[in-house]
Amino acid sequence: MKRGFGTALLAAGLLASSACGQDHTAVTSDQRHLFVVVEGDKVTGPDRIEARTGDSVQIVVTSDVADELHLHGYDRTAALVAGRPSTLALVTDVPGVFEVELHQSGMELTRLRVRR
Ligand SMILES: [Cu+2]
Repeated sequence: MKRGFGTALLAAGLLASSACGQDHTAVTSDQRHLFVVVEGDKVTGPDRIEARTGDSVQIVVTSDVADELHLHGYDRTAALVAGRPSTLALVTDVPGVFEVELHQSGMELTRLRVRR
């Protein structure tokens, strides 16, 4: 049961990675980044998100266990419900490098780098 679920998550993650655009250096853009987390470990998703101020960024996380997503600096959180995608959406208005972590597992999911 659990294993089957993990495989489904993996398949979703593979689809997700191909849907995630590579060129984030152009003018302001809408970005959507998909992450899959299994038992507190990241299975898919970029280690770094590059954005410019004014970008709309969506961080979409599907975890097989409940957790809390936290974007440091911007201090935004999103509750992760087991087995369902949760979205943290923001407009990047502050430049810098910001950690995105999961509070229960303590895992650093990615880093958001925002340039002017
Ligand atoms: Cu935190």
